[in-house]
Amino acid sequence: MSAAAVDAFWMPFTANRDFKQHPRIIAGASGHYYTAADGTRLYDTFSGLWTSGVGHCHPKIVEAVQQQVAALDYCMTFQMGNDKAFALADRVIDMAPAGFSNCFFTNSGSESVDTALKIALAYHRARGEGNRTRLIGREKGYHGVNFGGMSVGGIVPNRKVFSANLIPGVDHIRHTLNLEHNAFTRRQPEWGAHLADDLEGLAALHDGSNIAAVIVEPVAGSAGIIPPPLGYLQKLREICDRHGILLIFDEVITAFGRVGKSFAAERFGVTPDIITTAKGLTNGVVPMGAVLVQEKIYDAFMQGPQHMIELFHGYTYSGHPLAAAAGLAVIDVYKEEGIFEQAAMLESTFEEILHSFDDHEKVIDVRNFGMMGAIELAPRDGAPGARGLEIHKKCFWDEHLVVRNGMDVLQFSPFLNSDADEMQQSFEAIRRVIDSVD
Ligand code: PXG
Ligand code: PLP
Repeated sequence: MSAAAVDAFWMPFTANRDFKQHPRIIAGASGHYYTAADGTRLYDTFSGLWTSGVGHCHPKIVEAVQQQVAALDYCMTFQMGNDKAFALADRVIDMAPAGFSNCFFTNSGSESVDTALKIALAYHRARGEGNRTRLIGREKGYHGVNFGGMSVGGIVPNRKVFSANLIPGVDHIRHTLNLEHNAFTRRQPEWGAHLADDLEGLAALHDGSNIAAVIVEPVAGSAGIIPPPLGYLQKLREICDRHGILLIFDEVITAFGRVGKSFAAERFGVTPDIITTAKGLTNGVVPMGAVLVQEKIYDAFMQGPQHMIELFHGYTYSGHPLAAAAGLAVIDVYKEEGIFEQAAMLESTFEEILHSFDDHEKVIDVRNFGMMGAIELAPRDGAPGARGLEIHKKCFWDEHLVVRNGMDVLQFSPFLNSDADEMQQSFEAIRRVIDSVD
């Protein structure tokens, strides 16, 4: 495509001018491969954008969406509803840890996060604890790009420009990435559980009775795969319980098989009060997110006159029938094809492949958990991010591989039903590219 043909689209999280000089354009996909506009097939090492765990254009999901669009294209869910949205809420709650009873639909992870924060604040108020207004996030956290999620998030470039307009009453606990202690750890590091005590410190400072909720990713994704130190999430849970603080797990990436279970909460044996999801809910086929809440939270709202709306919140497309139909088909595929079990089986193979980079001269850390992995490269002097972007481009053009870089961290989200040989070959190609760049 010519530069002019790609001019109008202001691309998200992209170096637009650099991209538009030599556009990387995809026109099709099937299974584990994309097809570029010129017909080249490319292996996708990122499952879309953490979205498409079962592969692209799965026939069962395609068929469900095609049928739905012809049967019911749109139906609002304000004061009425569509059959598919109710069915999907039931299926999602069936998969959730014990105690979860209800599911609020959104259109993205960002909307799920802002919805969850609003539910947390409104929940306390409904119970007569309207003083609980403070929200706690974590450094390096990614909770989407809307104002609430950005404010509790901890990715500096995403916040910097909007610093004066972040929502008030937010604090952050420290992140747990420490290469001195934890570099090249497989899965969860032993060092770092004490960092959860930051929450106890904030409860002492503000008085715990003023804190509404703490939000963390059980395994941080966008920041470059940061698995929680052993015992860390348990400790957060204990501190929350001690002070009546709601614990929100942002599982936009980690839910639906990415860590070999339905939810990371299940894998870690730590049950939060609220879970946010998106991505794998529909395999990325139609945008959709969901916020799952424990029964005590839903019940706290179901008070007062029957005719009154209990929560003044919702999106035009909450519970969109097309998205819900996709979600129902995806859950069928998850079950019928044993997708989460496949992911659990592949975890060790993926871990071995990734950690074969441990002794590479350009690599300063390798991290993995479930089907989430990162290879962190040493940045070039004075040009952080340049090496990572060059590798992304070389992988695309020379090796026909889609590889995601966040600055100098190569991030991997293999398909949950990956073929081990294909995965191995893709990393051989990635090694060639890492070797070949400065
Ligand atoms: N929370 C978490 C934990 C996420 O990973 C969001 C919220 C926001 O979701 P939406 O659907 O609004 O984008 C995310 C999204 C990366 C990367 O490179 C990850 C995300 C988005 C963009 C890039 O890892 N995750
Ligand atoms: N802006 C305007 C003018 C609207 O009318 C609406 C919804 O009706 C919105 C924003 C919010 O859009 P959505 O419900 O798709 O998030």
